[in-house]
Amino acid sequence: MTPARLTLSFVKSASSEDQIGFCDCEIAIVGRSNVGKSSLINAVAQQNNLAQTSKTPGRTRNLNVYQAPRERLLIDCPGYGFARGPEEDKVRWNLLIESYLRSRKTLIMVYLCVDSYVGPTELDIDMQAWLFQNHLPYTIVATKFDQLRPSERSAKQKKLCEILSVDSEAVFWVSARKSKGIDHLVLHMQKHLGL
Ligand SMILES: Nc1nc2c(ncn2[C@@H]2O[C@H](COP(=O)(O)OP(=O)(O)O)[C@@H](O)[C@H]2O)c(=O)[nH]1
Ligand SMILES: [Mg+2]
Repeated sequence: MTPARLTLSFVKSASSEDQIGFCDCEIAIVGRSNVGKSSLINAVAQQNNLAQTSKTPGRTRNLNVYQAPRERLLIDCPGYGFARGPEEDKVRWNLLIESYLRSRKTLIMVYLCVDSYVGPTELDIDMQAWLFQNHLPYTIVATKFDQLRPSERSAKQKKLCEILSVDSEAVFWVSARKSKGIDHLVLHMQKHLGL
């Protein structure tokens, strides 16, 4: 069977939500800087250089807009929690993420990426609480699953689920690098986008 794939093309980098334009519906990817958001986008689209990945955290400063089929969009949000750089930049990115997530009526699912090796950070927990308070539907995507040794997997999975109060079955355990768990995530995205 051919692996599932979400056809995506880069549209633009938007510095505010009103630059995104209308669409039928959209999904968003959020998570701290360096958690693997860009790599995840490349993996779901099966395209290596669609989203720019980086070893240096904090490179995505804008909302990156990707076109999916039939007037659907995928939005890559700037990573939160970037430790370096001017304070005013960090404030601007957080405001940008929050105002984007709050204002888009067409937003139907937020994929909150958490590093499965590092586990949920304070900022991830804050983001989850913020999504909940704002009544935004979200799904947890645990990234870089290949970094876990088989012997430590179940303990790490259990811990992550406990911290975030979610069932393991409700979490997508993925490795963009090894393209593991991506199929299920793609199907979930397609279903929510009505594709
Ligand atoms: N081992 C491993 N590394 C990954 C994976 N996904 C991303 N990375 C690495 O994590 C770093 C940050 O990735 P990137 O996609 O740019 O993260 P972003 O800042 O959230 O967009 C890069 O060095 C990637 O190569 C993965 O599935 N497994
Ligand atoms: Mg990125």
